[in-house]
Amino acid sequence: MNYHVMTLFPDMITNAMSESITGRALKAGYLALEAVNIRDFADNKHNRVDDYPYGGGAGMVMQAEPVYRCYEDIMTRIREQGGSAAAKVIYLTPQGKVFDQQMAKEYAKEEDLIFLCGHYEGIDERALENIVTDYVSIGDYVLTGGELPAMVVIDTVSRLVPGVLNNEESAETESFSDGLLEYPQYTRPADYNGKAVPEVLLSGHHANIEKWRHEKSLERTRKFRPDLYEAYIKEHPEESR
Ligand code: 4G3
Repeated sequence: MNYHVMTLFPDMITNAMSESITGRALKAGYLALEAVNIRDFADNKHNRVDDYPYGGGAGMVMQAEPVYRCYEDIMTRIREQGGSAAAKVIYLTPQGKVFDQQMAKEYAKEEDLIFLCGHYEGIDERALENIVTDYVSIGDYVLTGGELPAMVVIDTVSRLVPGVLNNEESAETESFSDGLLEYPQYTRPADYNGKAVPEVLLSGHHANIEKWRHEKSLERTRKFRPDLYEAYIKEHPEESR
């Protein structure tokens, strides 16, 4: 997977992604990441890339031309590396479709993903019309920029890319793989300040352990995410209680 991020704060992206599991996967070559500074494509000697909004109002708007030139620069490299001319361009915005695990699964099939991070009050609509394929939001709140949302999408997609997780970290049995929340986990000691680990987990009876974990998943999902619980029961009516 090759990630390309258009941003005014490229270090924010490369610094954060160089840590932990994504950092390991970048080193090992399962992932590639370039953060491209939109400011490098400014057409004036002051390197300004924003201006006042037509029609008035608060804040500044990012200009179309630097964004478009940044995109062309990235697309040139993608073509040189044999990538698709139809690479998706994901614009992170509170106006987008709310990101979920299913969207991450679809994105994980792509060879290249381009992210556009806005700041100020957004980006000139004409640049968006020309290059953006997907409008994506990570939830109903407003941030100072699209960088954190882009990294949320990149992180979520990355752990679905073959080779990124090792066997112990595998993405198979976990929240959302079957639409339920995860069951609780315990490790040593067996007694922590008088709180014991549930007996079944010490029994070595694997069928009973699986049954207990599934019940805990159902119980938690019903309590904390009734919306997910209802969707699950629709698919598995025999498990209704
Ligand atoms: C574009 C995304 C970008 C328009 C971006 C604000 C929250 C999200 C921005 C705009 C963002 C999100 C930058 N904040 N919920 N801020 O995914 O109004």
